[in-house]
Amino acid sequence: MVILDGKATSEKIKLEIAQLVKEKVAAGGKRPHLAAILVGNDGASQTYVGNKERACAQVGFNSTLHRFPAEISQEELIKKIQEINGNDDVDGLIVQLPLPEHIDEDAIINAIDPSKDVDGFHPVNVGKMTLGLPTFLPATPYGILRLLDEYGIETSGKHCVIIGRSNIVGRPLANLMSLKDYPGDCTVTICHSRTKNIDNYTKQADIIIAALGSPGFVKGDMVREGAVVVDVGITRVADTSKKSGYRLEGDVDFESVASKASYITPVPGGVGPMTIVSLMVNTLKAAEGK
Ligand code: L34
Repeated sequence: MVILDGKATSEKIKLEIAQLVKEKVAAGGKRPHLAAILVGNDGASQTYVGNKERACAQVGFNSTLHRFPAEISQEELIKKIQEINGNDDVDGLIVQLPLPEHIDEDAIINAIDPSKDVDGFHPVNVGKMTLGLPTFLPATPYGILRLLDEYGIETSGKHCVIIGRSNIVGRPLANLMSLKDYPGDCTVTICHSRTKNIDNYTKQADIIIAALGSPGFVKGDMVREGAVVVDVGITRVADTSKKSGYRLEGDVDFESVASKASYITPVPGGVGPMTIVSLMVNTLKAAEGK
């Protein structure tokens, strides 16, 4: 069994990006600039956005964090997005999800200029991705593809079973893994909360990608010997033995699955760091587009 080390892979890619930025700036080019909007005080969102800011500093990007209280109105938020859309110095803009209930996420995503949409969530970019046209790929799916590529994992003709159908992970991944490309070229099955006898699918999978947000959902007896297992889950579970008061749990029961898998991602240190670095790749690309 081989660990798909997202942390080490992301550090390597960050060094490559830092070098490119250094050369670009030395040649008189503009330093890439990522703007992030964070609404409310959700602990996990603050950690993720903090990690994004830190990654920007590591690769030599400028970054600006716009923080707003949970009570901000949708109109105000859209006004802020429009202002950032019009700021030529900003190359990429993300609005960290989830947003408070009173805000319509679709309306917010629609307000982002597609050429700055480094999350790849705008319908124009989702459409391009689905067609296999060049665009910003959503960071978590993109990071998973990059990790499979990094370890030379064969995907052509394989059965890829994705558990979860969110707009930010499951559905884009299903699209990407079915494209005639590498990584991709898979037979793809999407399972979700209404799937009956989910084991029937997972047991036939060459590649399992778990993105449902249910700690330890995938158990060893659901996995075929030699499968590649990617764990997107990252749930905070209360744990008084930890200084933070919680521990992180993936959607995969690591112990029982690791003994059967050929490759497996850990949590933390698997998909999470790959998500962050993929956002950096997209931001660099957005900056090159000018
Ligand atoms: N707009 N919203 C927008 N874009 C995104 O790409 C995201 N996502 C998801 C949630 N909402 C979003 C993220 O940034 C999930 N996500 C994300 C980013 C980073 C990490 C996990 C999820 C991450 O850094 N994970 C670390 C551990 C972090 C911790 O200590 O909690 C890891 O090693 O997995």
